[in-house]
Amino acid sequence: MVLLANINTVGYIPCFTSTVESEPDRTMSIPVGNIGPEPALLATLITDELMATYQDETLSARREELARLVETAGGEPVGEITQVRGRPDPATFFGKGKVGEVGELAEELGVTLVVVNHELSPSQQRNLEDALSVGVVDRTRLILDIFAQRARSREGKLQVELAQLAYLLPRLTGRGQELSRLAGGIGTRGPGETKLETDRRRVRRRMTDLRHEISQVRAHRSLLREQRRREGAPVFALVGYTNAGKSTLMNRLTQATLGAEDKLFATLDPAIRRAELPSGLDTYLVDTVGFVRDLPGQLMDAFRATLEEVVEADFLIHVVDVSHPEWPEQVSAVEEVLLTLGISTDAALTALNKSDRLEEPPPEVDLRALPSPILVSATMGSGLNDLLRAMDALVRESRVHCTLDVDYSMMHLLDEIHRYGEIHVEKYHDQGVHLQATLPRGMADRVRSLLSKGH
Ligand SMILES: Nc1nc2c(ncn2[C@@H]2O[C@H](COP(=O)(O)OP(=O)(O)OP(=O)(O)O)[C@@H](O)[C@H]2O)c(=O)[nH]1
Ligand SMILES: [Mg+2]
Repeated sequence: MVLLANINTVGYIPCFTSTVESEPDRTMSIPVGNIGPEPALLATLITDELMATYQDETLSARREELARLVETAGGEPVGEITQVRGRPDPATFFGKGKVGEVGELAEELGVTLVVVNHELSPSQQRNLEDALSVGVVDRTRLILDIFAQRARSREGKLQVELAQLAYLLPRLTGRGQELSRLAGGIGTRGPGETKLETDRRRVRRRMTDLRHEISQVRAHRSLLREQRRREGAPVFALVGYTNAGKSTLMNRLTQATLGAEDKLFATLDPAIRRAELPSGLDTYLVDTVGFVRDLPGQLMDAFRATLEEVVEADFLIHVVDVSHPEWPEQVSAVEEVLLTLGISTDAALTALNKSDRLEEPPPEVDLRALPSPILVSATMGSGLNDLLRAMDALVRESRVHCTLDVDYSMMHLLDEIHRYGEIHVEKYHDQGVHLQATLPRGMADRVRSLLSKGH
């Protein structure tokens, strides 16, 4: 079980008392001492849509994943309740009778928290809290809470806080009781030791400030990327489901010493390291935040600065925990996130990691749709040479042979071509230079378009 140390830190009750837009700090702190893991009742709704989309094993894996998320956030799942229902009740999410059962079970188990395995609308959450008289946290808020506890860097904290406030804003609709769960706990924590603001006007103002600060971080990141691009080394981004082994693989391939742990969302901040391919070619590897199914939209929006490292990479290495019983479903979840980010998986390799745990190779049929699947074990070091060779091949394939006539007025392009390309023929004549060269595909397209426009 994963329990976080800061469950024992001082908690607080954020008090939102009214919608009056005044200045005094409405967030007050009270010490709660050692409260230990917070007992939670897990509640799942199996709708027709879920039943049509997933098999029973996947549905039970989703419930197990929720338990793991609750543990990661510092809670202890002590009971579980499930309802099978065509679709959610618009007012209370679960049907009226089931809400009564949830309330009885919560009382019997003595829990102060019900965690719902879905995203609730603001009114569903309010109605449920009213009916149950305990705190209700949905899956989105749970994930945001984990991110808030994990955020260490300034950039990470800014992004998490923005995501949390974007989530909270529509939920602070003048009731005065939001976030009033006893002793803080899951769903009420801000990133690091900061308090989560609950006054609407100040939330809006803070969101504007955060967006501004994040845009500066983005600009800085983009500058660094531009510098790396000028070096001409191709960039590989490691993407994958949380806990797949991305950081472990990155450490292996680059001799880095990044934190890799058996925890969900161990990595939040991107890390970029150099690696040398067997051909001697220098590359950059980017390790970044792991994905999860139904990644909250607020997080995707707020983490744009981080995710741009993936979007802007030349190639992807999709790291899959092939020892996980639900790995094909995790692959689909990652592909869905990539699709949302507008990233194509054309230039991708698949690292089927943790193969040391397999008794036999995965069935061919499961591998068919994956781009270049390679069995590896980041901890044992097996398959890494195959992966590095595949990375080399991918870079080589992406280079194109081109014939270019560069006018003397465009000589600035020649420098760039020399730096990143391989020149086979170079002949100077009256109007300019005739070249035959092999260039990275993106650069070849750009140079051709500039030459055709004549500037
Ligand atoms: N058996 C086995 N365990 C592995 C392997 N690779 C990674 N692990 C373990 O899997 C756990 C997660 O590894 P990480 O490298 O932190 O995974 P990650 O994908 O970076 O996870 P997040 O940053 O949380 O998204 C750690 O306990 C690793 O030791 C492997 O090849 N075999
Ligand atoms: Mg990691």
